[in-house]
Amino acid sequence: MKSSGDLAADCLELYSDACYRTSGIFTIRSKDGGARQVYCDMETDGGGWTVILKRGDGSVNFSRNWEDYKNGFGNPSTEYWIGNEMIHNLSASFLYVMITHANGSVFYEIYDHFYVSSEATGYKLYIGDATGTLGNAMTPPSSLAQVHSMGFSTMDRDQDQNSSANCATLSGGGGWWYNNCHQALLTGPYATTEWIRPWSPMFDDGTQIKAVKMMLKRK
Ligand SMILES: [Ca+2]
Repeated sequence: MKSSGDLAADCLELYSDACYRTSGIFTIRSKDGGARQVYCDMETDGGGWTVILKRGDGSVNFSRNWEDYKNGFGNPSTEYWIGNEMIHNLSASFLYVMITHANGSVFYEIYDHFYVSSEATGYKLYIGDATGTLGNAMTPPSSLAQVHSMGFSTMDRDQDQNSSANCATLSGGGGWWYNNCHQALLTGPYATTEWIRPWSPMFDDGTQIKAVKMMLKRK
């Protein structure tokens, strides 16, 4: 049996060292030495992408508390959030966002830097410059929607910039790097009008979205 020390650190290692070229479910190691099943995209934009968020059929409820977002939930074969601890360990990377429209059209945005701090510092997000076909909804000029330097918020942990309300509760329960509140939100209630501004202005409600992926590749 392989020890966790033999496991790959991420999907890029599986792509580069083990030469996997087909996307699917792989086992990588977590910081605490455990084994974690994740989805690796080995085909998009040079492959080696570790998928941190995957949705596409509404089978998993994303309205969850801090502990669930910390540790991860769902199933890599269908829908999942890899967990903020894993994201913290994997970050200092490129971020690739892929959204499939309900009509089948696929759009993307790449950020040239993505780093999430530790739990002790609130899983704060530091994000770089964007290019792509989705438009830049994460760091738009609007200061109320800017995710850069925001802490992560859930229904039971409010670290947003809205002093009178909890953006996670207002926005359908998904955890996110809310400001006051958001122009991008990829954890809203699937395929509903209650999922407001998933990626505005390209996507203004959740009924326009079929599938979502957020994935990281080490720099
Ligand atoms: Ca608040």
